[in-house]
Amino acid sequence: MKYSPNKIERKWQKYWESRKIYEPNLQDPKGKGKFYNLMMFPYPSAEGLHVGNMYAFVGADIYGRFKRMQGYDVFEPIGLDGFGIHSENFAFKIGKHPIDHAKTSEKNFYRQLRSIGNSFAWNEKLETYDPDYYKWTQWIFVQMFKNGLAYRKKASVNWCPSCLTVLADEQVFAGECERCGTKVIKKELEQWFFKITKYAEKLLSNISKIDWSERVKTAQINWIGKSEGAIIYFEISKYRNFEISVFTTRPDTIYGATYLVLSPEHELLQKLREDIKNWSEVNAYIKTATQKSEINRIAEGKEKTGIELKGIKAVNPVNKEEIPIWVADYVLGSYGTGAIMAVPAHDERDAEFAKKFNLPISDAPLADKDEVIKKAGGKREIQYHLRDWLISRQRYWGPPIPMIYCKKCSWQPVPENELPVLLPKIKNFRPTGTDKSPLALVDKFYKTKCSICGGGAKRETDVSDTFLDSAWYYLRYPSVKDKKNPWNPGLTKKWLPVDMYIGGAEHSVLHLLYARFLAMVFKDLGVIDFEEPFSKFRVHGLLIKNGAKMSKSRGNVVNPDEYVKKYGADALRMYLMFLGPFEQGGDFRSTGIAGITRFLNRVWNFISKLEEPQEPNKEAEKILNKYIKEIGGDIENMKFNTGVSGLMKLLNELEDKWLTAKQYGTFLKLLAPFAPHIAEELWQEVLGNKKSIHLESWPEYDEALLAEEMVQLVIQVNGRVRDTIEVKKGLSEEDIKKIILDRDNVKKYITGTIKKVIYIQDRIINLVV
Ligand code: ANZ
Ligand code: ZN
Repeated sequence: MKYSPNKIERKWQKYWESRKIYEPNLQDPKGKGKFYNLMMFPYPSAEGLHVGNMYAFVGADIYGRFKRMQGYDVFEPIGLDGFGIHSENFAFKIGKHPIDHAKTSEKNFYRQLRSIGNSFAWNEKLETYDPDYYKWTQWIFVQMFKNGLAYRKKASVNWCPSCLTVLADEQVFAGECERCGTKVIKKELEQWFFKITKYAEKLLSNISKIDWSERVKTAQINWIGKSEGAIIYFEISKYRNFEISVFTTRPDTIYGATYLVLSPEHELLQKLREDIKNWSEVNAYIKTATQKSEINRIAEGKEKTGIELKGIKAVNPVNKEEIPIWVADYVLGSYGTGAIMAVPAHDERDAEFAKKFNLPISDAPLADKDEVIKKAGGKREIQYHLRDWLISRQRYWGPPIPMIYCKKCSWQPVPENELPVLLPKIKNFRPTGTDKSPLALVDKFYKTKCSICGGGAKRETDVSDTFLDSAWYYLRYPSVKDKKNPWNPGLTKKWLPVDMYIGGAEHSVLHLLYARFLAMVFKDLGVIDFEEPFSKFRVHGLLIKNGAKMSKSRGNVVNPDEYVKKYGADALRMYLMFLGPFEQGGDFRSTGIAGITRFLNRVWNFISKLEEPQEPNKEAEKILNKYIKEIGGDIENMKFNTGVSGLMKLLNELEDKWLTAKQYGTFLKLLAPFAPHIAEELWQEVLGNKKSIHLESWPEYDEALLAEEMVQLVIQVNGRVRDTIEVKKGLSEEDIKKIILDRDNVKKYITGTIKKVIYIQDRIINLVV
């Protein structure tokens, strides 16, 4: 029989699923115990998954399969992050209702995810738009409210003029909407927030306790942005009852403070409008400045703007000097106190501003920090750049925020036994462009009764941010069957936290920060007993095509379906992994995959020739032994690319030898995480095994056998020993020369050309110069 992936892959996928090979024993983890292997679930914002998505899933799956073979009871669930603006926008684009689109895309996404042959636990899948799921998302909102962690606030918020909704700070990249790239503007609106800032210190200090990719940890540290400094009060000369407090990290520079700056949002401006002689000018400045996004205000190289407040002055508390007060948009309303003391001699931003507006630059000496704070009557202060999480969205496709407003009794949560608040299927689901969600036009939806006084009341019509859906899904997977709890206490104790989490770096400060925050809250509420949801997290690299990130807008998206059809899932899996180190990504070229197919064909023929020899082949044993260690190490370290090339080298070394059935089996076990279908076919159909290869143990290797493979080689120059090196046994003179001529210890003694080489294999090499 010839190798034909189409004939075997579907067959084994059905076999695995029907026999529940990949279902862990949730109640009582088997073997070495539980291993929760999680990858970020996809959001269906397009027709289907592209190979870039598959790349991440396959890498995570190889790791999970390896853990299973090491004896862990692996839980590898999958689901869909199907709510949210991404999916909603896509539904608009293809002219479908989001509810209908969700049904179609669910089928297609799951079909694709099945086709790649991952060891998913299909019994525990979930979709965030399923009322069974979002009931609990709403429940979480209610708990947040009841515990003072959800609140409403009028604030200057990010508004995307294209998505027609507010955005969280984390969803604004370089002043643009994370989703559509439109320049974000600022709007003054009342919104719901989650108090993530309460956990700023814990979110920061716990980072040293988790095993995560460095770049994600750094991104979180920077985003939280802890600053130590002081608050110092400046009186306003004529109005002793008004004080301007400034936050500074450099109180020691206070003698050089030559003016103060208020942010355009500063509340004092409105209070002092009578006294500000040039108010109309100032007011016009405030209006334009507050509409700009923060990043556009503070971007490097951006021309500084501002206006002096005529008619008032501030007093420097240490030397009592009167200094002017300005309003300028390079000072942000949302950070510190929204006001600064400007020290142009020490701060570049201030220097730039002072030069432009001809303000004095003082070279007064630095003072002692603690003295200054005391003398000025200030206080030490720690500030975080982290802002509270803006959670409400003026869109349709999300869980309605489960809150009710009564004119008499104010805001109250929907009683828990009335959850979920179902998202109604409405015709006009498009964003309204006002600061209201489309649900605000549906009186059947929003008209309700106050649960306190029984009077008429109104439901909240905004929905919650998609990032709330995905901030807790990992808790739901083991408990999807539990109708009474968001997560079953017993199962949660057994399976959490997640042992390995894999996902993209784009979520460094979004999803990954929100999930950590909620876990900390749940821990404090006593509903879970851990603080960090993901013990280990690794970022996967991106697949690029023709030098650019794969994306629909660039038109360089590759659909995995055609490759699965033409070459099979095994070939695609191995090819994707071969493209580069998993944590760095690779460049997808459609030409290389045929090479993998040739390799799989050779594997097929190699195993199919099975003919048991009289005695086990000793040399084959040694070779296998070496690769068991190497390939296992590669998988553990996510070097799947070298794992694939290791398999190729292994085949090269074994191909001309006769192996025992057990040795053939060992080869297949090493192949199994990468190419699960062909490995299963050959294992069962050729080697005649009755149990799945994926339930076998990863082969063990023998250190003693490994040692024999290497030898210590002595290196001489002109007859004197200069170096020793461990090399593989049996290398040729040419190979050895290539290795040793690069070594510093050798190079420095080679003063002329090499005249002669004396080489005694596996023992000594002497270079004569
Ligand atoms: C005087 C000074 C002198 C400052 C000096 C710095 C250097 P981080 O590290 O980000 O916390 N600042 C304070 N509040 C601000 C706001 N709302 N908008 C813009 N800038 C603000 O930075 C703290 C420093 O940034 C503060 O210390 C303040 O300038 C400025 F040689 O005060 B400094
Ligand atoms: Zn009421």
